[in-house]
Amino acid sequence: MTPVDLLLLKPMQPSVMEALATRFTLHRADTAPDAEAFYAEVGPRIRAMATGAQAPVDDALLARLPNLEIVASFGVGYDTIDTAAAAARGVVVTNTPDVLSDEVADLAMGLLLATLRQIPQADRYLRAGHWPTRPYPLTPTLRGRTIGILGLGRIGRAIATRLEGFGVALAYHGRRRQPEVSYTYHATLLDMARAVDVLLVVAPGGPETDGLVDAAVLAALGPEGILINVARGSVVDEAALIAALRDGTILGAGLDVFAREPHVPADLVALDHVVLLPHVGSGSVHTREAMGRLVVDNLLHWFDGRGPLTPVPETPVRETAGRETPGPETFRSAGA
Ligand code: 8YV
Repeated sequence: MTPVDLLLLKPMQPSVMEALATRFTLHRADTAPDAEAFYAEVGPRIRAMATGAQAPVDDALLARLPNLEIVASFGVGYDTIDTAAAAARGVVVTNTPDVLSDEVADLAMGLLLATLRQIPQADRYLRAGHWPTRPYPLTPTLRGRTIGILGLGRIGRAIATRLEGFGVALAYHGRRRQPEVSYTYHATLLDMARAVDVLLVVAPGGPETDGLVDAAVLAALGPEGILINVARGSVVDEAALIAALRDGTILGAGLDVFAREPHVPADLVALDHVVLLPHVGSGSVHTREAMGRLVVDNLLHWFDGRGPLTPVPETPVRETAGRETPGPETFRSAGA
């Protein structure tokens, strides 16, 4: 079987690189000495791309890859990919849903408890030798709280299921009410922020959610309020959050994601009533391997003519008559 030319904007984890190399000829854009010459030479041959959240895929890039058929993205969120441009060019985009939901939900639980019960701060206190002098101060609690989930998708529901076991009241806000769940639905984020004292952000990034959690939402959350974000930094107005934390508009925050990763504002790092994590939601060996396998399997399925396994809804899978190989023309959408 003739290997298919595949573009990597950056290297991916070793297991993915190894698996891809068995079926594809890999072309790395990041090691090319001259990007123009690289795309001029290789661009027209590229039929596949594997990528992660670190490198944007925009229309200008897609224009250099006229024979691209599929972009397999590592991660459930794909806000760095211009899916409208991909759809317009007939390029299928896949992501890695489901395989990371439990992991991210577990991490969200840890971050919530760490923030409320000040687990990292208590650890720092012990290590600094303060315990013999005086016990660690009493902390806020999860008891009696109402948790509002912004974005009750796959990860949001996995979080809600876990929270049911914690015996707390649950509410959610999203584009639509989900009749099959019993949690309280709020038609606006502001209404939900007024009604809850933990706001847990699990909504996807992108223009639709940009800055959704703003100064007004934080004010509505109130002085006992806790913000937890395991989704995308872009969903929260970071400057407004820093101001709200500084002046006591809210009580604290637990953040796994930031607006300009891997850079975290010094103003946030300086605050002691926040717990900050370096975007590790899906970051276990187990789950990253599963995500990597799904990236590879999407590509293999596609070029075997069986369609993509997990296409994103914005790039509907079409019959691609006229392509050069027997694979992609023969499939129908996995979701159809
Ligand atoms: C990414 C994530 O996989 O899935 C997502 O959307 O945010 C993470 O799980 C991580 O950014 C890998 O680069």
